Amino acid sequence: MASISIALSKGRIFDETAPLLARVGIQPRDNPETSRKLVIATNRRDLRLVVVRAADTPTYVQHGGADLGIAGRDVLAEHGGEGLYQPVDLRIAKCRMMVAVRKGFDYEAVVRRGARLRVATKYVNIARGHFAAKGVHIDLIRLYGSMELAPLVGLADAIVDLVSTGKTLRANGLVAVEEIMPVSARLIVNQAALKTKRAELQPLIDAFAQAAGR
Ligand code: PRT
Ligand code: MG
Repeated sequence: MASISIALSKGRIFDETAPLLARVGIQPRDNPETSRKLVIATNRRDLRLVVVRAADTPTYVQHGGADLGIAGRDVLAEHGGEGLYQPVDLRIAKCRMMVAVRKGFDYEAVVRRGARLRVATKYVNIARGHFAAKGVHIDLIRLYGSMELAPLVGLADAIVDLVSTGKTLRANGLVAVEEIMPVSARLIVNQAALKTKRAELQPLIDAFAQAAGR
């Protein structure tokens, strides 16, 4: 029996994937939220979960560190998606990738004037692509988290970040001014593994698609 591994991250992605795993008939032997184990066995002897940082999921799957993975469209767009198939939109962990500024900052005027914009984000590739397509020149400031702080302390004019309820923006006096893309999590597959292990992987991909209501 060939063994199959699924890469996923703790927190939001695991929380929202858990019901899908249950519907697919996969029961993890440990809870990744409380266990320190990074490789988690399941009720299926041929299948294990590998626990990675959210931004690392595409990299693990691309290089065969896992056959399958569950990753947000944000993380996939930033990675670029090389070596990956993205066969199923799981329709979980939904949010939107937005441009946000301090309340009162006239974003439209800056864009109209063709002035430079200082943009802070951890999504540097997405931000570069978005503003290049609009013809807006930017100075990009790469951060690793808490982007919402940057405009408040004068580090940047704008941020590119995920927004779900909008509470974090509101609590920090920021407003979303532009949507870059809707985001949800996808099942991803190593392209080579799909060729060599199709008999094992395809039924699982189909089961996830069905569990996600596709
Ligand atoms: O937290 P850690 O540093 O370990 O990694 P991570 O932040 O990359 O992972 P995690 O678990 O926070 O997010 C994993 C995935 O969940 C992301 O890649 C998205 O695809 C998805 N997701 C869905 C979100 C959100 N919704 C979301 N709201 N990820 C992050 N957020 C953050 C957002 O960045 C902002 O700081 O929540 C805050 C805004 O939330 P609201 O509700 O106040 O608008
Ligand atoms: Mg986080």
